[in-house]
Amino acid sequence: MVVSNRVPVPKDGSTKAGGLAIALEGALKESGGLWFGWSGNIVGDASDKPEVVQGGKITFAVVDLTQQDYDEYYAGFANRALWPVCHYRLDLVQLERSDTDGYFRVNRAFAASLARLLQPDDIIWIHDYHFIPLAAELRKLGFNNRIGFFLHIPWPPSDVASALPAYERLLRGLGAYDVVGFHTPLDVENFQQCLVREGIGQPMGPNEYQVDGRRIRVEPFPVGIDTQAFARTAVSGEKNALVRRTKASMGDRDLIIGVDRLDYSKGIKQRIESFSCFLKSSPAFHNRVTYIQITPKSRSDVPEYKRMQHEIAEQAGWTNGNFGEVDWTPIRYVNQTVGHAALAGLYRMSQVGLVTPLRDGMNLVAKEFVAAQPPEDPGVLILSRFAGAAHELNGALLVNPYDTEACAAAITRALQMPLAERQERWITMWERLQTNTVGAWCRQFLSCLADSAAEAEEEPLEPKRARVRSRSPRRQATRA
Ligand code: GDG
Repeated sequence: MVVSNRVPVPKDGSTKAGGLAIALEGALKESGGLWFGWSGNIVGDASDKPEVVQGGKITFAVVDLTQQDYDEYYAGFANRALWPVCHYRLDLVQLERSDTDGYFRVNRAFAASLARLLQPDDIIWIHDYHFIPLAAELRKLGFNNRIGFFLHIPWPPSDVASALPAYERLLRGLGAYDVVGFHTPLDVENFQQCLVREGIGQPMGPNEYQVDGRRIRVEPFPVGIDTQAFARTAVSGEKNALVRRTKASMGDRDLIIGVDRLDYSKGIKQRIESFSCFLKSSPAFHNRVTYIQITPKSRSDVPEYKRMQHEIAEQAGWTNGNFGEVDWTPIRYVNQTVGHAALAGLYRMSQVGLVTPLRDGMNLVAKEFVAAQPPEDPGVLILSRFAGAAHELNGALLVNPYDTEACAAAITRALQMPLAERQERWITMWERLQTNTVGAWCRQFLSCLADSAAEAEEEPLEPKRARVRSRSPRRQATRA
């Protein structure tokens, strides 16, 4: 059973899927299973009975939220407290007691809905910061199932994390899982530091802790992409109409590409500053290079995001006004979403991928850019050292995104890099991406969760609690 905030419920018989959705779907398709979460709908009166849709071997089950739930749990606590703290941005945290209460209340409600579907032998894999307390709520209802949690965003050091409202409760909430996974060893280290400093987790062995009488494993599982499939899409993407039009419009200029949700964690403002600095310091490149920044809007109902929309648009406009020529627009800044194939094709025709988040759990764009490159003439990845992907992609030019001049110099270096060096850098990253695929990520997490079950059987810390449910709620819900 997979739980995530948004669920790709199939429409018209086909399943919509992004990178992560494809991975999770792959995992569920093999074994069959249930995918539970928010429907995306806001209603006046939300029922705790999930709406169930069958899509092949996967059962999709979703519940609605009320406006108050959405405001407090999602826009409030998740996106105005957890997101900024986990991205080390204490300056952007907005604490409201009602949001904290709403977050725990909605998690309790999700647990009650999930309880209607759960069977005692179900293995549950819960995703992301929206659902930290979900296992604890399920345990309170008497469920003793194997439950794993994966955090898609970074986990900061304890000094930063302790700024979270209900910090101790959140840590204990994570202690209610059997396995807690993060993208990188650094996130794992930070989380372990939190457990130990707060005196909440007693170390029991490598990456194992005892929290409130339960055993918990804490491991890094770097998420990947479907590398081969993405590479194929990039090849076919070259024929995509938008890609062809873009190519024609470029003339013989080089292309730099950036692709990010409009989010302060992605460092788009600092990136445009660096590009501006590059143009200022390298006049030889004027009218020789174009930077396309694809930036779909996100979370526009959070004030910080609305403010940022204006700031970045203004900054791109200023750079174009300052450096542009009648026949050359240095930055093409778009807030539209581009289709999957077009995106892959655009990566492939780019000489430079500019991926400079201030902080990122992993960053899949970096991996997609590498997978899309033609081996005979690969582009150069410029990657922030603060992206989780930097732990794996050591063929990239690693930069500090706060250092404007260093980033500008990296752009110049990337544009001038000889073919042999580009190939050498690319091949190491490509090989890594062939091994650390999204499928491998799923298998590794689930096998760790299964191992933790076996260990608990061999060496229980406490007697197992009685299973409280005697009926078969999943079947009831499906009938409903
Ligand atoms: C979170 C963590 C972690 C973007 N614009 C378009 C488009 N995208 C696709 C990209 C990529 C995905 O969205 C973005 O993934 P990222 O990993 O870069 O970032 P987040 O959305 O913040 O994801 C992150 C991730 O979870 C997974 O664990 O890596 O650190 O923050 O796949 O290609 N796709 C299309 N058009 C667009 O305009 N088709």
